[in-house]
Amino acid sequence: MLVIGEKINGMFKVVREAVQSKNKQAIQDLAKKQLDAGADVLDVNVGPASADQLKDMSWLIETIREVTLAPLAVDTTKPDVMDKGLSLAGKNCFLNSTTGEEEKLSEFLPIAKKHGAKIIALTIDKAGIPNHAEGRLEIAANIVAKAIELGIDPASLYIDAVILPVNVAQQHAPAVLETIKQTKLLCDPAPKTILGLSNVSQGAPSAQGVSVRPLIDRTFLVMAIASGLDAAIINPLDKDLMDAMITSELLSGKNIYCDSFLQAYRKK
Ligand code: THG
Repeated sequence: MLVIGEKINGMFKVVREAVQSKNKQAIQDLAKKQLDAGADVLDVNVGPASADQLKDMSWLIETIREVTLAPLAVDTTKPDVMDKGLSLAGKNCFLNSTTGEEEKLSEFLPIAKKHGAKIIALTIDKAGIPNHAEGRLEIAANIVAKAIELGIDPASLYIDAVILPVNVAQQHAPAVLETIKQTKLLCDPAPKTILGLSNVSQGAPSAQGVSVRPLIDRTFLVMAIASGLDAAIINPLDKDLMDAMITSELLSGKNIYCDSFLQAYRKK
């Protein structure tokens, strides 16, 4: 599975403060630590508090590029920030994200094409996020059709069925799993599937000082991998989560068993 590290996001206080004080070291440490822990790609999001997204995204990407050429997922809803971010990030990167709304697709798909970026597309339209798999799949099918129309290979599309916090939107979890399974049937070659995993546990409480968030995250990741998930935006510094991912991929038949499978996977 493709692991996209979630940590360089202004949602986190350390990142917010590093962006404000131009603390390069803090960002570069987060980049290196996530890659060392097994991330293949780094998500980059300036966060909702940024007053100048274009400037902050540029600074973040230039700062990361001083220490690694790893692919980045430029995470913004603003087309100008996306275009600038992808031009600084270089080859093999991800546009994160477009929705299925017509105006968004006609803005974002050409930006991805221009930069040769892979596309993460959320199953959201004008009416929001459908409650059931059928609605999500209808949006996904429309996204796939638009991409093909523009000459984009569906295999470079990552459909994100959008998992919501289980404490307020419990019925979405099974709908997301069903969407992951059926996205594979939309066309050949099939689009890929992705999730922003940590959304699922946002707002879940602690009991006796222990957060249930990591447990919810890794249980849902295992379920999603069993449903065919190809990629996830996750916290790669959570070792139990990474071990659960490696083990569920093994048990899904994606890797060959050996006694030291955890170390073997980490080495590659
Ligand atoms: N799909 C796609 N991209 C995404 C998401 C998605 N990008 C952003 C997000 N969702 C995935 N990344 C995160 C990063 C952090 C958290 C959740 C998802 C998170 N943050 C703490 C919180 O809100 O409780 C921040 C608090 C803190 O620790 O400081 O949980 O779904 N394509």
